Amino acid sequence: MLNTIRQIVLCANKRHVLEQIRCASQALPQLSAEKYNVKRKAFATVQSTDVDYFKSILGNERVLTDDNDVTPFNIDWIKNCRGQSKVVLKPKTTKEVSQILSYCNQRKLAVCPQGGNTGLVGGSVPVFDEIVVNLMLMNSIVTLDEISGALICEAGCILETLDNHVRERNLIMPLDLGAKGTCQVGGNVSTNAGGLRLLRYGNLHGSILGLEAVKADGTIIDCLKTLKKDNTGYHLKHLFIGSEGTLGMVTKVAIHCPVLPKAVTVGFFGVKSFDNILKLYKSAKSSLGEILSAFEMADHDAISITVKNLNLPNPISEYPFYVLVETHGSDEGHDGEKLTRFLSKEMESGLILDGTVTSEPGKMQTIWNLRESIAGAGLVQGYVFKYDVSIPQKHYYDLVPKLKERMGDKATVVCGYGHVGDGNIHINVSVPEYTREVVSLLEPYVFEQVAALQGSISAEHGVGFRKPHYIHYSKDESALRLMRDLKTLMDPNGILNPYKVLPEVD
Ligand code: FAD
Ligand code: 2HG
Ligand code: ZN
Repeated sequence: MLNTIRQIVLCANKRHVLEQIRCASQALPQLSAEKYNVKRKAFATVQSTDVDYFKSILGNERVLTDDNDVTPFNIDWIKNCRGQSKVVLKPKTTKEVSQILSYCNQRKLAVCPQGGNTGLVGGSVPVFDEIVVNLMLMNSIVTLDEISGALICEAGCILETLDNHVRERNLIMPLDLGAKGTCQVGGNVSTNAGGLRLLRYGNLHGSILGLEAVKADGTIIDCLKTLKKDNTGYHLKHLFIGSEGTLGMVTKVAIHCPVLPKAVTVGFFGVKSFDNILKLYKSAKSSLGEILSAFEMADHDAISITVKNLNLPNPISEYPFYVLVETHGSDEGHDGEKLTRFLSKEMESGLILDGTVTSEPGKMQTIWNLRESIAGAGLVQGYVFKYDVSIPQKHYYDLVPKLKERMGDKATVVCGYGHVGDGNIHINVSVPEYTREVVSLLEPYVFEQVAALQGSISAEHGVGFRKPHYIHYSKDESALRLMRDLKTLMDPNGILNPYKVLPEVD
């Protein structure tokens, strides 16, 4: 088991989607429909004539129907959900996506759009027999304007591949996340992924300059502009950013790439309490100013299970809390000095108990690797409930001790970590196995607590399959009604990613 999880983590961070999916499929999770008691909607079922049609447009190779080939596309990264799809389609062009959707819409066949399948809320895999349309073969880089930083690419490009490409031209991708080696930019756009440097470069509603998408009926919507300013009517691209494949399939993306920083420095600090982390964050903003590019935290248990389960080094001793600070600037000497001065000042003040600052690429990588691997480390303990919530910073960590007490010995680990700078905490609850009793202790309790603190029940991972029935904790009924109206307008037959995002109407 330990080896399997190590492989999964490694795959999500470094390798190709197929390999990651292969790793993830070694043990079969329970069917989502049974586990969550879902009723199939009245869609048509795939017939051999449908498969023949798909083969006529894609060829035999890009239509998967063999059980062994299809199974990995039915299972999500954390092995929480399993769908029952019988067909996976791998289009290579926007026209093919359009033909597929137009046909499915006429036949009332449901579709599950899929990118790198690294989503953490079960949105990327079918629930019943939805046809999986995976964009992995739409992976061409179209253009890169080195002056404006505008990159146009197909939606199936892997985030890390894009980052490597633009780095050769002194640019970087505006987002970074632990799944970069597997997730696709189309998946990032569709989930409005946040990640490790949102604090500095903002979210995708700001960075996405334009996009091309295909509606449920096959209509191609061309909003692929690269202009920074374009106020000609409704900003339609925003409908697709974060809509998790329920309003259309994103096929091309135009994204603004910031300049590659000349100097990068990373600090990793031990801290006594969460209150001190908040004081440190305030101080970092004023001491480091415009060069601050990440301010991340993890509690003792988050780092400890990562070190133990994945055999990774912790560059400092054990502390109740840890903070990772990164700077992106233009002067290595100056930035390094600034961060080192910050470390000395706050060691003197007692906010930092111990720490290390480095600009060496290998050492920075070791620190980031430890932080990015927390997401997979808990999976070794058995089953992990993942809560990705936004909470006003002064109450950011409140829920973790409360949950520890509530869970008692029912949980092996309850840990908190995340993007403090964005008010986004990830609470992971590891239990030996998924049981109804554990679920009832956690849900809706977590969401009630988050709502009481004026937070959001999904900060960056989306709603997917796991959270539609809790969305009302963060969305007012008037907003939900408008969401439903938009869905009906864009996808009247409801074929795109059913059972996801929108709650069922009673
Ligand atoms: P998938 O998982 O395949 O799909 C996600 C959703 O988007 C699904 O609803 C799917 O139907 C839809 N979709 C995918 N592609 C398209 C498309 N082309 N058109 C329309 N709909 C589409 N997320 C963060 O926000 N921040 C993080 O820091 C972060 N770190 C992570 C670390 C690890 C180790 C892992 C495993 C995941 C992490 N995630 C994080 C979650 C996940 O990686 C992101 O949500 C990512 O954006 C998903 O991209 P994907 O290509 O894998 O999409
Ligand atoms: C992260 O910040 C990701 O590491 C994953 O968003 C969080 O798995 C999680 O809980
Ligand atoms: Zn995160």
